[in-house]
Amino acid sequence: MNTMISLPKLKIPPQLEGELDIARIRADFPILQQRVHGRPLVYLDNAATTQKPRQVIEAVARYYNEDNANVHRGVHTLSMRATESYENARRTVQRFIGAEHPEEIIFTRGATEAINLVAQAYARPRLRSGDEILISAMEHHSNIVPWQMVCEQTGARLRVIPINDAGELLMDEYASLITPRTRLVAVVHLSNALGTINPLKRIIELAHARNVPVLVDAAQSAAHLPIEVNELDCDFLAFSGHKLYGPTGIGVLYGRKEILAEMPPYQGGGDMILSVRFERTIYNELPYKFEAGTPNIAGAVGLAAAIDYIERIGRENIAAYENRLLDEAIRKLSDIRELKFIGTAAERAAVLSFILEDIHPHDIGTILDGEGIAIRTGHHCAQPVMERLSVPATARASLAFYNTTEEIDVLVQGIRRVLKVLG
Ligand code: 7TS
Repeated sequence: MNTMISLPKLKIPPQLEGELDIARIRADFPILQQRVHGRPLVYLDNAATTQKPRQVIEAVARYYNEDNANVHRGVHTLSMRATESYENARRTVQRFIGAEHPEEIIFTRGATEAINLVAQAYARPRLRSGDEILISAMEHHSNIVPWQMVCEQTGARLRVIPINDAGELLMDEYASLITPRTRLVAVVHLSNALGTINPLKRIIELAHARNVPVLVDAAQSAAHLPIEVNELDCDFLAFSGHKLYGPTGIGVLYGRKEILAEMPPYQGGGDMILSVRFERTIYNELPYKFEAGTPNIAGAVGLAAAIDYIERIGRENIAAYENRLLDEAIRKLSDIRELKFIGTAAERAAVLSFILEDIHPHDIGTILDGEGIAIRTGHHCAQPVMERLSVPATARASLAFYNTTEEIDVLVQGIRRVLKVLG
């Protein structure tokens, strides 16, 4: 039962609030103003998807109410407006990740499609039997399976950078896994299952020293960590709009212009061509070569509105606030004797994965839901890392800047209740 209510003004300690006015921020998120099972909703499943501020919802509604038309093909006013909004969204993303050229931004369905695009249009034509793709032991399935598929198609081999028990990459092992056979390194920036922040700069330096390009899975990090593709010097970067306070069904592949230019298209159809004859088709230029068919125009508009919203609050303010919240959560959860964190890397952000003695994570999630608390339980689409750390599943609370210390307290009380009921 979901009932809209008006919540009392939040009490947030000034030292935690810092530069952010969390009560005002929360007022921008209509979905947070409700009760679930009679309790105020405590949404801690932000790694799965984030909630959307009304600025995003309104931008999407405004687009459909006022500008909707197809892009890149009409001379009429609405089509020109839709095209302008779509291309402005590309420039917003370009600025957000510090890319040099707007045509380095390819709109996709999400991080998953972006990675599949690189696997099929970059890796597949280049890979030969015996070549190697290097990923890490903490990847999400969407940065594993596309590489397994391309290995099957080409006879290439998947190699895996191991991790320690805390969930940190073994960098010496990484260095020795880059060999003359390595064709691509694909690693996650911020692990969705453990919260580990990987040392991207070093990872990329080591790969580039051997002329190996690097793809960064920024699905989680885009919402929490600064990303400057030029400074990182990565070759590809993928993320999803819906984990960044934007709509579902829109995501981004960044690719270095020289590399994208050499790649064949991923899919064929309208918009990705300059001319089509039965004898010969000439492909369109970047970025359109990789955007076959009518794109998710409203999604791009919504994503740009989400980025504008985040930038107005300030990415550094967000990161500082979330870090304080994470520290506070770790401190409070550490007081629960029966709780064991899964993932204790020195560099972490936004994700708290844990188990409670012999209690199945699914039961933890169900009891917490009864208290209005949304967390995720399971393997988090990262089965290999669960196996590596010898757990079938975890409970995962993941943070966003609209979460509060009060909500952390509610989570702690909820977990104590789980222990009382099932412990
Ligand atoms: N990479 C990482 C690190 C992710 O966490 C996810 C989604 C993806 C890629 C795929 O993103 P998509 O938007 O294309 O699906 N992670 C999660 C999660 O942790 N819970 O639900 C989805």
